[in-house]
Amino acid sequence: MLIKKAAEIRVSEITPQWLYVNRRRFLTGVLGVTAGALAGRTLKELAWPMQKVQAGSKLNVAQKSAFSTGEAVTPYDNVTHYNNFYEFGTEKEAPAEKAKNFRTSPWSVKVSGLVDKPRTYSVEELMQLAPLEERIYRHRCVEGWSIVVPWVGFSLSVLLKEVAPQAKAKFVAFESFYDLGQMPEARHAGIPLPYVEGLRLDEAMHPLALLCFGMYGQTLPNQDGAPVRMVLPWKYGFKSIKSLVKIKLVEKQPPTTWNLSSPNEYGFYSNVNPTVDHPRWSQAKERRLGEFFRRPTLMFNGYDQVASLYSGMDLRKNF
Ligand SMILES: Nc1nc2c(c(=O)[nH]1)N[C@H]1C(S)=C(S)[C@@H](COP(=O)(O)O)O[C@H]1N2
Ligand SMILES: [Mo]
Repeated sequence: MLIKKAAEIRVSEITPQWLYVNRRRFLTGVLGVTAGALAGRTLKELAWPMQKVQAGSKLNVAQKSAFSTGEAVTPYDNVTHYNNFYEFGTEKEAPAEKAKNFRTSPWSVKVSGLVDKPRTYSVEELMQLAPLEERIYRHRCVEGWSIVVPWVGFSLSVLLKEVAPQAKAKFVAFESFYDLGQMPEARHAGIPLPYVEGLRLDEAMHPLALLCFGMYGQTLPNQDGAPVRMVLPWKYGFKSIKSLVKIKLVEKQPPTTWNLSSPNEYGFYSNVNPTVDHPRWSQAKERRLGEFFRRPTLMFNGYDQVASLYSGMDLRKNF
């Protein structure tokens, strides 16, 4: 039993998913599973076997992304016990404790607004849209700490293309799940909730913008935004909205939670920028969780490939 399990894991881990899928199809043929068993399922559903989305379950990661940094990955315990998730409390250790019983299944994400093909997806359906990649990204919180995380997901652009944005769509608005019944700590969050975020459509279409279902090879822990969140490595961490339930394409720049809360401290763009101080502290340096010495913060958090999105813009004004 143990041996069989290990063998299964190895196949999905070291084999590119395309090959793995073909092998599955091949085996299905060999084993003579009747066409009837497959009837009614689309080719896409077959291509990426449904994975039940439960916290802590293993994900079939198809490939490591070329966008990954080679820097040391931050220990899992730091990433799961030093969180910002104000719906579950404002202390860093609170989300790990208070989100323990958060119900993340069943879960769906409504994609609407200025699109030709609006649709509500179950999180399982979302995960079928493309092979899952592991992307090791730097993540810089506006508070001055940073982490390096092996996230699992694929570019948000995959989903946006699927719903076919209309020409009038210029921005993407995101909204988190919100339920005081499950999130009693949210009463003391001190920010307007539900948590909302936004991107310009071209930012949202950038391949670095990750629709994220997991980390460290597994589904997301609740405190890190289960079952699906955004990860935007060139922006301060608060743009990376957790536990997503709504995505809406809109014409005008949408409101964003931290900007609503303190507009002079948190802008819409929130690009990591060591030359623009927060009104109450410098942004020039950061502390990697688990490390003692601080290191310099890089423009766009080191993701220079996004620079062209902002050419001609004053990034001091548009902070
Ligand atoms: N819904 C929601 N999303 C959120 C937050 C939050 O409080 N609520 N905090 C943000 C902030 S400030 C940061 S730094 C990151 C932290 O992600 P992590 O806890 O997985 O490291 O989540 C962001 N997404
Ligand atoms: Mo943050």
